[in-house]
Amino acid sequence: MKITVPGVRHIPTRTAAVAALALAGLLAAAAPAATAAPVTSQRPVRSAPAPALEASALAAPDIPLANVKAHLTQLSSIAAANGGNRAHGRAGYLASVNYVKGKLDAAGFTTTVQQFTSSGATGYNLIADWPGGDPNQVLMSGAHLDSVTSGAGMNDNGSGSSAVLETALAVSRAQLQPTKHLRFAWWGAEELGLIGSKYYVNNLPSAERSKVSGYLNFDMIGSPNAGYFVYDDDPTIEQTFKDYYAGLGISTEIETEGDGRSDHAPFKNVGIPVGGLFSGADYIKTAAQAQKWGGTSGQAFDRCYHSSCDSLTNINDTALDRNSDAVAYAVWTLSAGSTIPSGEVFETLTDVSIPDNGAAVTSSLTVSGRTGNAPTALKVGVDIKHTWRGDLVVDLVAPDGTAYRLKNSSSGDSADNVIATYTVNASSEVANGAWKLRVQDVGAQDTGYIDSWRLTF
Ligand code: DPN
Ligand code: ZN
Ligand code: CA
Repeated sequence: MKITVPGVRHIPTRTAAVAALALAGLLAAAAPAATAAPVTSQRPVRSAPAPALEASALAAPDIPLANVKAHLTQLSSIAAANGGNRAHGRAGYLASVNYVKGKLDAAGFTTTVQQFTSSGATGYNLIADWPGGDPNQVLMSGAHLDSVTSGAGMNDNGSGSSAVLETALAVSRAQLQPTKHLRFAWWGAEELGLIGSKYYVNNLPSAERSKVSGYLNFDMIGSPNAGYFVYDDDPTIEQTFKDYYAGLGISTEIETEGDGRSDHAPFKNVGIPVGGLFSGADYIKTAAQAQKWGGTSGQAFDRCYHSSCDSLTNINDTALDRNSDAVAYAVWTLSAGSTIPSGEVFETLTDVSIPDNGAAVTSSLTVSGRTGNAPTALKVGVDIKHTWRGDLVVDLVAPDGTAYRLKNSSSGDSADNVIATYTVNASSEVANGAWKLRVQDVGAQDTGYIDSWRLTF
């Protein structure tokens, strides 16, 4: 605030640095807005005469437990026929890949087998792309398909592998045409140290990495003494899973048994948003956990973890059923593109100086990842540092050039700064594109600069 002393000019002070730091924190919370990849919200055109239903209008399916268990039974038979396991470098692993690949190929997926070498043996990742969707927004879901050598690996990780497979097959049954492109992955050699998923991420060109808008990981989701754990990573993904469980009236906990112990870690390490589910390994279920989830306190979530008894009987059907439905719920919800929340903030902290009694200047802000038009109550937060705010005329300029007056000049308005939030009916404007804040100083002597501004959708 300025006390006006005639003839004394006020030089703008950089108290803005502190504010900018605070705003940077705010920006981090709204990071998806600032870091979202450029988007073309082109929906694939279908030749079918069906009405153009929005993907969001299509509820996620109930994944049939019997189908998930049928895949597990096949994986169990594969282990039995191949020395009792499905481990990296063993025949049971490649047979598992071929089983999953056969189902996906028959359902219309484009499958790729990626080979790598680890511990002197060839390993395989299986990648399945569902045709269509925005290639610049790829939602990936994955599970490791290898077991340890000591057993068939039914909970670890036949459970995740089968749930992801059945979800992919449900995508095909629904002929889902989501906004995002869907990709599914079954990783090799996870048990040797996330070898397959690391290999995939390391060999993904950086241009392709930036198109992956999320990776969902499912590793051990049918533990016999199950807990319901959600990874504490990307807030949107985490909330999606929590919403699903809230709908069932089941409380979840944050996964703490080992952050970075599964195939989401390589994705997370390169900045890709990740999330996932877990029903517990060798940690002991507490009394409080048994109280809310059932099962036996004082016992491990999975007493057969990495043991020969991780067989078909080492599965909690209820947990596997719920978690499989949660996989589908997340895939449907996070790929629809129309679930973009309101309240998303786009902000620029780049300073733009405003010439004294001069030409208008603009500060640009790119909005991406939204669909449709801007809201009827678009919030425009403005932070302009200036020693005589009455000099300033401020407009919001939409991507198509339409200007919305936020503030007129007023010669008697001698206060400092324009720090305000304006509400604009921007419902006739397309949301995505380059928005501008246009500021003109129309009075001599006092000067200033645009410190930051933001749009809240
Ligand atoms: N990835 C499995 C393992 O390392 O054996 C199981 C696991 C997943 C453990 C997530 C902890 C957290
Ligand atoms: Zn394991
Ligand atoms: Ca001036």
